[in-house]
Amino acid sequence: MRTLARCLALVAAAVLALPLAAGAQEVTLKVVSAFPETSIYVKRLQSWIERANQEGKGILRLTFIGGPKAIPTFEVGNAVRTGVVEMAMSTGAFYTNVFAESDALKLTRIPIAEQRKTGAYDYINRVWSQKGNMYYLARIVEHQPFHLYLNKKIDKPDLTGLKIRVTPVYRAFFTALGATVMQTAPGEVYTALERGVVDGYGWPVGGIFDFNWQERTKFRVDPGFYDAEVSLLVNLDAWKKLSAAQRDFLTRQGLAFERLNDFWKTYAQEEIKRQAQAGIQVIRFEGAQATQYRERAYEAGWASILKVSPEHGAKLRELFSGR
Ligand code: 173
Repeated sequence: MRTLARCLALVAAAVLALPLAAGAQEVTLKVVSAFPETSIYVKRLQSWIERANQEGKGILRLTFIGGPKAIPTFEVGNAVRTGVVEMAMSTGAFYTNVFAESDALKLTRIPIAEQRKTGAYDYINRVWSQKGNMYYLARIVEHQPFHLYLNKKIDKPDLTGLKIRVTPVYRAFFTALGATVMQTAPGEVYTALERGVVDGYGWPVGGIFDFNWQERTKFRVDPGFYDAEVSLLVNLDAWKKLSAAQRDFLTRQGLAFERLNDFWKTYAQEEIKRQAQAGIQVIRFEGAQATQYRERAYEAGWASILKVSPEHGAKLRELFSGR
């Protein structure tokens, strides 16, 4: 009897375990953000994760771990490369310590939808996989030019004597304009402004209110330059371990996220208005001076990429030019 009971118990346990085994096919991927959690990028990421998790039941689950408190901004790239996390939202400037080409994504002059058609997206993925052990899933921020924000007035594109907060995004350009530069993660900008350690900073057209920098900002310099890039990265080993159905699901979710990118055009307009309402004045270069300012940005940007990566740099420049 005792043996029979044990047998029955074993069978029962096995039957009960069946749905669990089926459930085990759902894979969980940990996601971190290189941007602080107050950022609009993170808000949109979290909504996307929620939607994806609703649709992905039984296939794939995304767990948001957190922002730079979980993994510091400039270490997120290595965390993805080594598989400490399976996924991250970051920007190329934050993982130049993994490979220098990452910072070239700010130099795209064609939208991601077009990059996918022209081979630019495939080339990005070739470099990202070889050099970063990463799968480049989706670009979720575009149509957001970068700007120089200042607390001291300038009347020409000359930053001599000014100390400006940068990331790799702005380093070459602001240095070419004569600035002294200091690199910080977004999370340290407010304190740097408050203490007067810097006279200004680089940031896209949108988002300064997420960190209350409007309290410490007098001027925005127009025009903007480059195009802010924020993307979803997947550790390549984790990507390869997914089933075809899981990869397909994640690809489609990534594409759906990308298709929302027109949002950023409206957001740029709204943020410009909001800055004006907050009393931020515009220093505007016009005509030939504006064109020169912008082109100088691209020249300095590409020069610094080409210096460290002549072959990929040249190919990326061609693919990103849209000509
Ligand atoms: O921190 C930054 O200024 C930066 O490099 C960046 C990149 C993309 C979007 C927003 C900020």
